[in-house]
Amino acid sequence: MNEQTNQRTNAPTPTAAPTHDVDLAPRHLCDLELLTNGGFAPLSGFLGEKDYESVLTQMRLKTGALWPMPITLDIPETLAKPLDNGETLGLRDPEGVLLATLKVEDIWQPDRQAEAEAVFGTTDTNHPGVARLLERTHPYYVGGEVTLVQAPIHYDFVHLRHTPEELKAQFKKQGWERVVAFQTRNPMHRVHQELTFRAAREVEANLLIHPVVGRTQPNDINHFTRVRCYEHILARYPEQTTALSLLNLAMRMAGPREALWHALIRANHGCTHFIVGRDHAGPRNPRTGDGYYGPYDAQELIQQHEKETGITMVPFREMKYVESKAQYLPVDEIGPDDQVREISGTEVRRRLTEGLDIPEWFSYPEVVKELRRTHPPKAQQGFTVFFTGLSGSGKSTLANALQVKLMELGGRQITLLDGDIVRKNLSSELGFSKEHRNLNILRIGFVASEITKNGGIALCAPIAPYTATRREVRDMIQPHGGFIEIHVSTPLEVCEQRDRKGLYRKAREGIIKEFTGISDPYEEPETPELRIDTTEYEADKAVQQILLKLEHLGYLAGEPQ
Ligand code: PPS
Repeated sequence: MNEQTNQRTNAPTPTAAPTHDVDLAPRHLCDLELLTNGGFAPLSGFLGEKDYESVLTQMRLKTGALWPMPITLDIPETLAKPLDNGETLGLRDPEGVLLATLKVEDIWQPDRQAEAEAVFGTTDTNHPGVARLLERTHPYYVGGEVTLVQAPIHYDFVHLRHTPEELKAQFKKQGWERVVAFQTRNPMHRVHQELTFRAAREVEANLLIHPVVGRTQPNDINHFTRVRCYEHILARYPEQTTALSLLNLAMRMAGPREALWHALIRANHGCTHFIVGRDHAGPRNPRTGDGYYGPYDAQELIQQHEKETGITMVPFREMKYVESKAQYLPVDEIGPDDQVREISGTEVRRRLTEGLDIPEWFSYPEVVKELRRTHPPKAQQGFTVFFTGLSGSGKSTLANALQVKLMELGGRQITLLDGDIVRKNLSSELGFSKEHRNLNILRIGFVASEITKNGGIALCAPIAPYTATRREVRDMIQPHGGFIEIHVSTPLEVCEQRDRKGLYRKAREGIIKEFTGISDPYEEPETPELRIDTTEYEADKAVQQILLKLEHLGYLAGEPQ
């Protein structure tokens, strides 16, 4: 492994010419970097089938080494079929640059339901890791040793990116023998500074702030903003005690298994201690608000394996700000008469987007200023209104009427991505198979996310019959602005009776195949922002409802008369 690490700056390794190639997805790129720089030691390639099974059932490689997370390379059937063991697969970045080669040892079709159950403890696709695994992963895995050709190049925050070897050398040079790592995927506020101070003091160690800048959760604050915040907060630590380094990890949000994996990765980066809090790497169920794991399951699992990982866990207790004492204290040190102040993550976001005060006891002004730069008030953010519903349900009518109404309000750039318009201009070669429909919707999602990112308004009106694809589109857009899903829930009987284009008749006669609602499914949205049945509502009334919703969500603040 370490030989490969050092190749980062050396000449490329001679390697067998690839017989086949694969373009790596963002998750693979992150995994490849850590596989080839020693961050995932003892792994030196994507898992083969036996290792994969063993990781799922035992959290161990077949050698017996502790390893809780399957690091897999998923490929489509079109690539899996012609690929043979012993061949060389070229691993390329999205521009086609050859980053590494993989000597194919195993190609197999995994049971992804079983994988979800083993890794995430659930097959509920409301869990972001499960949704990715079950809905956005190719059906075949290919395993084998990886040989680095050229390490992925980063252009951002180069001074803060280190290989494990570089970090270890830095610790050695500075005489840091005990290093406690702090993992985060969020901006750091004063409470985080307090708890890291305490952790470092408790175990008499230096502190490494080691945030994840690879892939985190779709709604997380982007790493560019976060890293600028971390740099500000770093300046608030005593000099020479604390370091900041970025970890290009693709998180899975797998709670306890993920926490154990994080600990192993930190051990590989030369850390001796690792801070683990409540519900480490555990997402919330967006429907119920509950966590998927016990709040201290992660701490327990790491503790059980402490001897093997070689890294000591520093559990952190919840801390709160005690106003009367003007300091943060662990909850078990807070007396009944102490006056505690709290601001939740959701409340911080609300205050940022509404331009409200964030007090200095909560966060340093320079951090708040940084966050405000990327959180303009909602009324200035872009958003997408995504209509979904059966053919003839009234999506286009509503989208057109909404467009006109928004233009009347003025001041915003609006793009209409109606089903038919898109099929003509973006997707003219596509039909109505599941695969083609998904491609069509993802193209709409891509364009809408670009529009939203740049502060515009995108109005989309495809049928978009599948839940998983709609979820993927939401995930593409939400990090950049608003996503308002409107289910145009006009019943099939009404749509069929209207039959404006005569398509239902043709579908019933079997002339048109795979027709939504007749011979192809429509999966109803469970929790859309709004549901409108156009049998009950005239378009103008329905548009008023949408405008009120947009205003209520803050995207049109003060604009409708
Ligand atoms: S999808 O499923 O979201 O990709 O569909 P979309 O791009 O919105 O296109 C739907 C329009 O295409 C016409 N059409 C069909 N719809 C459904 N199923 C089949 N098989 C089909 N064939 C053609 C139909 O007019 C849809 O337009 P709307 O505006 O929804 O009525």
